[in-house]
Amino acid sequence: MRVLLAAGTTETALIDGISAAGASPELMAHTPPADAEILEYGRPTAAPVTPVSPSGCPTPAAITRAVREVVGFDATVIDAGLAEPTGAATVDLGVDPGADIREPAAVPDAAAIYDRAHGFGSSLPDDRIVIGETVPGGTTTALAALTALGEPATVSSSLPENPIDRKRRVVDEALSASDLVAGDCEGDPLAAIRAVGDPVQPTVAGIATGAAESGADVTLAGGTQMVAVAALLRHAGVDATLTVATTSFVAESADGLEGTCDRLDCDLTVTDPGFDRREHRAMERYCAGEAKEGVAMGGALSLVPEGRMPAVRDRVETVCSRLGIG
Ligand code: AAM
Repeated sequence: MRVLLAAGTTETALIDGISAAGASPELMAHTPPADAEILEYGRPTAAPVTPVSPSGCPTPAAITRAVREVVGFDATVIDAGLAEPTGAATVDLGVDPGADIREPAAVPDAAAIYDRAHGFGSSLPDDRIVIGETVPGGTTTALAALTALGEPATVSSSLPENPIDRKRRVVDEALSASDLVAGDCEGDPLAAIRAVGDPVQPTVAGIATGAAESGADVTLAGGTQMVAVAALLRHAGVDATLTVATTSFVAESADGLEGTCDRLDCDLTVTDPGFDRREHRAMERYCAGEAKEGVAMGGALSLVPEGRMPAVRDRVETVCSRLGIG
């Protein structure tokens, strides 16, 4: 079993009020490199910041790392379009940061990324992969991809109040900048990513397909961004067994998640880490609906054996104090 993290960037994250995956827009590009370092080393090393939301909610990488310290799992980070350096070891698939989706092409080489990621996924020796993401702005690009495919699903947010109307306006602009209307890419998911997606999407889709074809069980670790990847795969005709593993925080806030997973023929695993049992600043922020998911958090939590969740919560406190939070 291996946990994979696709870490990338989209300039879409810089649109005002769209993301809380970083304390400020200037710091947002450091979130994925820092998340990779927290997963690998337990704290940022080269990255200049610990990713927090503007209100101080720590990155889900802290939770995924806490699970790793309790359960122990192999982890591999894939550079899926980092815009800033990271001290974490990364697999280089030649992926560039994504453009603002309101540009004509958000991921010009989506098809080539998918092919390289497919090759990497099929080369993995693992019988099971759990693959997650870190890409600030990723729920907006997920909504854009879903809309281009003609999928009615909605998306979550790192903000407690999802700016969904703002996202829909951005998606409308993005589609028209690419001369598309909703549903135009129904049979051509790579065209959807190229026009209005982000570089993490073809990376995850390619790795998941390659690994599944080599016989691995594939868990898409995340919420609505991973639902978008599942939709992209189903529209590409991939019929592999897929599981989406997310957190209770996403499940409680994303309307129709279960129905969407059903329609896409995906199993859905929802894990509640029981953060409401602790009086701790970080865990309270999650219970208030901040961050919710990301950095494979839901997939990592699904690996926690029964009875070990209290140890995970203890470890969240340890990791957070190492990060200077709470
Ligand atoms: C990843 N790193 C994060 C974080 N995420 N650090 C702090 N807070 C988060 N929420 P949105 O579309 O609102 O930006 O949400 C998606 C992002 O939030 C992704 O990067 C996801 O991994 C998570």
